[in-house]
Amino acid sequence: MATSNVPELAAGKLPDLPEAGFYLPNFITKEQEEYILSEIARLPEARWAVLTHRRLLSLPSQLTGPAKDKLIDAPMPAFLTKIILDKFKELHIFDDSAHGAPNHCLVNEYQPGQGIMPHEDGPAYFPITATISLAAHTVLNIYKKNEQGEREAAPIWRILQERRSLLLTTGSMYKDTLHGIFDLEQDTDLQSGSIANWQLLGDKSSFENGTANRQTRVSLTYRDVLKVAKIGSALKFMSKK
Ligand SMILES: O=C(O)CCC(=O)C(=O)O
Repeated sequence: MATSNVPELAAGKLPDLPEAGFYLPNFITKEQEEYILSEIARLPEARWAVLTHRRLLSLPSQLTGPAKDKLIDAPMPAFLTKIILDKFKELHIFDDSAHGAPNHCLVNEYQPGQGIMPHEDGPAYFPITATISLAAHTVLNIYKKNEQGEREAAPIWRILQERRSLLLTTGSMYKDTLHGIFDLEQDTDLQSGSIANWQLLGDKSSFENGTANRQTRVSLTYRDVLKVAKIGSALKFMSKK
């Protein structure tokens, strides 16, 4: 990712974090946010996978194959690409990835009190994750691994993701850390000493009393799946099983 010649990205470099984490507030406009949310709301309920702590849409589809690392070639819906992919291109975010653009998006919806367990994004994807937050903020916890490669108990950094912001994780932040969201109704201790991107926030005034109630948040997580199968070869593979 050519960060040095993209001033807008370089300005969003997360201080103190391992090489290659970036935060850009107001990445999309209110109108764009509203449009994407309204298109998501039009999708049939049955498309959502309802999980214990959130619901999830995998677009264009879930990964398949024994290692769950293969994408059946299909376009993402236009409402996920129309505005966003041009913006990624302007910032050269996926220039070096396997397909030069993301081909997959996870849409996660969290109610207040819901979150996601610490995890790694893993080897199915080119190591760049671009997450846009819609409708509400959250706080993402970043965990280091110890010498045995296990997750440390407590997060070492907290990233406050405002609505309409973009968070990029690449490089060693992608490979060597885990991330998760606590299942809380309210985030506390929101201040410069404990939030890694405090200086980069678009509107600190919303968080200045140090707490923020969670509201329903939708996140768009864009990635480039490395292995893409044409429908014909995927069917052949399935019929062999
Ligand atoms: O909702 C988020 O910001 C995190 C999503 C995430 O970690 C994932 O989809 O792997």
